[in-house]
Amino acid sequence: MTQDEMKRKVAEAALAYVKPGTIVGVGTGSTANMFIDALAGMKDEILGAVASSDATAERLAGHGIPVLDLNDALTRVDTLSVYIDGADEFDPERNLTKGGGGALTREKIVAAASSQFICIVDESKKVEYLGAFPLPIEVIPMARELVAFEAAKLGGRPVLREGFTTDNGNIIIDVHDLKIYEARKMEDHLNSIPGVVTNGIFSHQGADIVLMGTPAGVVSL
Ligand code: ABF
Repeated sequence: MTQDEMKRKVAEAALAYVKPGTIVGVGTGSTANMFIDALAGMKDEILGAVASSDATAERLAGHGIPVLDLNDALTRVDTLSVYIDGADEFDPERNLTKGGGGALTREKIVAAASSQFICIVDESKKVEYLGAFPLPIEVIPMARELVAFEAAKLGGRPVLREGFTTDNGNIIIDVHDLKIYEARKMEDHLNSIPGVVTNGIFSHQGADIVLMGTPAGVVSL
């Protein structure tokens, strides 16, 4: 089975967590795109979807799935019923690294507004500790050098994502070679640096369930 076939299987398996009559949070990336394509078959059963990026909003709309603004959605319901999104890495505690696509801040906001986070990945994303994938940090442009300096103090190698601006108008610094043994502490520490909007560690907003595609089928962790 190819990596794309594994991604497609987990994306389809995630449909089982979509409750009719609710609003669904939808992530960003190639696996999330496959989920959006599968969700199109249920578009008449849900109230709509909240997107974690402009690209996701466009794809949802292209399928005729109603796209709701998060603030409007939360005036209608207390929480979104479920958030479904991919990840760049996950550890045994279901802490995640996200943000390879640059949408980490909106992804974290939509995840926080949802009752349940179902993470859809293929088995290549499984790690013992986060940090093999460079950690993205969304930063207000003025704080670029300050944040890079602080990341280097932690043993990381900060690299500006050249030519990239987030949907929120900010920059991304990818921190290579960080050893993230304590995901929550690292998430909190990096978020305490002035100028950091958020970083790509999802520990507070970790996955409730990881659906992992393997050649033998989908495994729920
Ligand atoms: C989003 O898409 C990101 O947080 C993560 O960077 C990426 C995973 O991408 P893919 O599904 O394409 O592997 O969820």
